[in-house]
Amino acid sequence: MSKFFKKGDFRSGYYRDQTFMMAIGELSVQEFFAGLYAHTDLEKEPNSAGRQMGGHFSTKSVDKDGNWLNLLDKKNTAADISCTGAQMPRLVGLGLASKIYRQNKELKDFKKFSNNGNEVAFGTIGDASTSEGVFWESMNAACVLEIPLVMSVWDDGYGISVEKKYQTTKESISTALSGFEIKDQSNGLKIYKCNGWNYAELYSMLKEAVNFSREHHKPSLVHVEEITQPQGHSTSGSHERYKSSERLAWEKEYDCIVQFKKWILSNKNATGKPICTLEDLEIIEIDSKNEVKKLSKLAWTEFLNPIKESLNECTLHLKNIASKSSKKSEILQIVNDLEKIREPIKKDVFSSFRKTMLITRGENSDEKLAAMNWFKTQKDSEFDNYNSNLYTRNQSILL
Ligand SMILES: Cc1ncc(C[n+]2csc(CCOP(=O)(O)OP(=O)(O)O)c2C)c(N)n1
Ligand SMILES: [Mg+2]
Repeated sequence: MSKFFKKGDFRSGYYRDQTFMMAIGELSVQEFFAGLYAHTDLEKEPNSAGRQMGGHFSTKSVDKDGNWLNLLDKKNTAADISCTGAQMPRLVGLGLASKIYRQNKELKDFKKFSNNGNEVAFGTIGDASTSEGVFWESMNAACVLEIPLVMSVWDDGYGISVEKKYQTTKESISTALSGFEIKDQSNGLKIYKCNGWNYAELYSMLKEAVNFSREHHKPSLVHVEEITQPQGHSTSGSHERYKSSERLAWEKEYDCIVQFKKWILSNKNATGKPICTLEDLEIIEIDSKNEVKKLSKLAWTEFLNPIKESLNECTLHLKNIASKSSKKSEILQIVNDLEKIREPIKKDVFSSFRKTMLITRGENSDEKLAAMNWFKTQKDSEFDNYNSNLYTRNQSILL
């Protein structure tokens, strides 16, 4: 998909797209981990500064001052949202925007948003989410409106643990949507289907679908079947509990990386030479694992460092309070416990502070006052970390 996604195009998708985001250069491995740790610094976690779950992607449309960026110069994605299917109405909106920019001459001066409506809206959704009403309404709208939209369905046959037979008519979304297919001069969409582990087919199918939608300003459906999930739905569950041993064995064999490796080794490049050797691939695999481990650690350290700084400041204040308090030994015990935590979270720091405030209630000292002032600045900055930017702050783009 990334190979046919051009600058100016938009994605509206869901949490399975981290590889795509990396392939278009809008997500680094370190940023992925910063997202997982919910780093609240936008520089480290540009998708949502920790305000959304990991795997919720976005790109910026405005600069720091709220001025529109040139979206034609960027690969764009709408900000993901956790409710499955919620990407659909926005996808229709993005596709419709291309149509309006092409048809409405009054909009020709808005040069940062569209080049005569040539942009395609790329949608992604899981097979189970296609059972939602909003998916059907959106596909219907896309066909009636005739808009350039490429809808990819990543079909692993499950919605968490629920098998497709319980939620998709005929167990196939492309079959179920076949009545929407363009016939002769009718409106509707083009339907494409292939298996996710088949790189060459996936490549040519997406190429055809994107070319069709871009050229004819009509929607297409790309039904990608036989997707596997090496870790089940998420790392919070275990798919061994709901997949048969045959299915698990099949998933191992048809893992797209395993199959891609086979494809690389059995094909030649344009000059008739092998694309690369098994040894090359093994080196890539080892290097990639090492690189990812290194970057995950780096992201973790960067997440942890400000907390450790805050912990150090806190213990200093608590020791100062202890020096003037009748509860000295109790406070020093709190400090001791806090200092022992190797990987502290913010709660550890703040609850130690609050405990100290509780046991020293009624006591006053300059040290306690200084500590309370320190706590207030911490609280203010944490308030900003978790409460700002939940909605747009820039009023001018709303006008
Ligand atoms: C509206 C809504 N209902 C339920 C959920 C909980 N939920 C998260 S992912 C998921 C399964 C989605 O399965 P599918 O669409 O097939 O995507 P996959 O993860 O298999 O790629 C569910 C039910 C949700 N996020 N939003
Ligand atoms: Mg699924």
